[in-house]
Amino acid sequence: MEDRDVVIVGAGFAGMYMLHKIQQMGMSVTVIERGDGVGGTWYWNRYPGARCDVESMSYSYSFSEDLQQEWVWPQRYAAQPEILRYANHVADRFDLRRDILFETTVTKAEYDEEAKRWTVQTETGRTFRTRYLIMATGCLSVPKVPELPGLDRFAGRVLHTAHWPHEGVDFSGVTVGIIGTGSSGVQSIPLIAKQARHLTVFQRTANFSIPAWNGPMRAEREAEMKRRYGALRQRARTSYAGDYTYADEDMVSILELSPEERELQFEKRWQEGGFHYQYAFGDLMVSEQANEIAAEFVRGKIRATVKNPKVAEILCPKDHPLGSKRLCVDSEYYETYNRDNVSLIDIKADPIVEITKSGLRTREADHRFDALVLATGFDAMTGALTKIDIRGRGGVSLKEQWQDGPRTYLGLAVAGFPNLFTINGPGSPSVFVNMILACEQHVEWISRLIGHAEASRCIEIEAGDEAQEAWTRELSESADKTLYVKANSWYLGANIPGKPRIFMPYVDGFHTYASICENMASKGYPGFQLSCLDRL
Ligand code: NA7
Repeated sequence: MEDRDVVIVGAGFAGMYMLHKIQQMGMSVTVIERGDGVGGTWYWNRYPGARCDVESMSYSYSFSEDLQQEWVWPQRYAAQPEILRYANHVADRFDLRRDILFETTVTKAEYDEEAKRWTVQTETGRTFRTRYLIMATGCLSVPKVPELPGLDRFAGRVLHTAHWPHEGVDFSGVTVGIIGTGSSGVQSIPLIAKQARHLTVFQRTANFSIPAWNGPMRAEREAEMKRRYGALRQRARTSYAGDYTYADEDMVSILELSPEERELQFEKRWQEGGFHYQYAFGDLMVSEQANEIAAEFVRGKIRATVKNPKVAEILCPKDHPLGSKRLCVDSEYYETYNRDNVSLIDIKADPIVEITKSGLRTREADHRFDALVLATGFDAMTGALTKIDIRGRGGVSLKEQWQDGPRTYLGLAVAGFPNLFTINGPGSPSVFVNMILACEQHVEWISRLIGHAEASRCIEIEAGDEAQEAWTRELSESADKTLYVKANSWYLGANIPGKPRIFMPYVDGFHTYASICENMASKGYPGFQLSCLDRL
């Protein structure tokens, strides 16, 4: 048994920064990481076209002025290899690797109420005893392989986008089938199509995708932004999306615009690309009427791009509001369907019956291909936490406690699980906002709380039941006022059969969330029970 002050699970962007903070606090710490390198999401998701949908200069750490000045992002939106290179640079620059245990999977964590310690067990047999346990396990880190009959019979290669081979895959001369048209599908389809002999896309739900208009970073723009980095980062911290790229103050209401003004606004936001199309409109996610008008503009773009009208119609999303499933940000996605070597199968109209030895059978046809790509998503937000056997007070299992849906306080702590913190857990706004800024905010808040506990000789920090219930209520009441609840999305756990349908993220924006957290800290953490030696 190895003793530590802090054990962190996961060496993605949250875990790395958490480690840096704990190192600075002079506490003993180990990060336990399943992969053989840092980067988390960006370590695993190596599929062709994998790219961040937040602009790179914003999707990067802000905690070190030197780091943000010295790092050069070559493109407006960084591709996965570039982000992974950045993660490795950060690990080296801040000497993080000395405290990271790679290729080790945590299987169990149990709280000892007598000793006030967590015991953390790993697959390799190494066991740690720690005062604080911090789960930086990611919100989209447990890939979902769909329950398709016959999947094990398929004679060709099966690849999941989130488990892509490190050496890459050469599809030249190969026929490929792909299931899934969320972000991973939308990003990989254009690249696979360029390489494969033929690509068949199996689409269940058409999603809304806005072009990224990605391109090389312009030197003047980079220099200008770096000059103003401090102010831009500050603006991000007071914005809805935690991102200075979108100007909250310029937000307009679709319903208040004349039809001509709307068209101009939609076209402007379309040309800006990506999430500009979502964050520009104040009523987009609350008014079905406004949303439908914005959705129809996108459908018009799809119809204008895709030459075959039948294919265009299949690609036009019609069964959920724009943005209620996370918007995709693409490079030549719709254009790809004009290629001769790409076919689209609407599996809502013609559902998959089974996977066969040589492909896939839908109700109406047999489809043959050499390789099958699953771009089928993740057991989001709770999957990585419930996969580990986490037991708090009285041996209560987190998985069982959450069987009717997750309950957390601020997405950071769980009642009954003292001295355990979750970064980007359910109840946090992170999946709606700039994830790296969310990581920084969570990490800084947790570090401050640990620092406070250490200074006050507190041995247990635990979220209170009432505070947790109030937060859980607030989450669902806020979400119910929006259109986010109107789709079968992973936000609601709807992509996992049997998962309770509970809206998991906090929707009221980074700025609101951060100020609630700040307020809480400045008032001495009401809502938490702190057991301190001085007070016992
Ligand atoms: P997503 O967004 O969950 O997309 C998964 C896709 O796979 C989606 O089109 C699903 O259709 C489809 N899917 C999942 N299971 C099946 C089955 N059984 N049959 C047919 N189709 C299926 O995951 P991504 O990896 O693309 O993106 C996740 C996040 O990563 C993304 O939101 C960004 O934040 C980055 P459905 O829509 O459920 O009908």
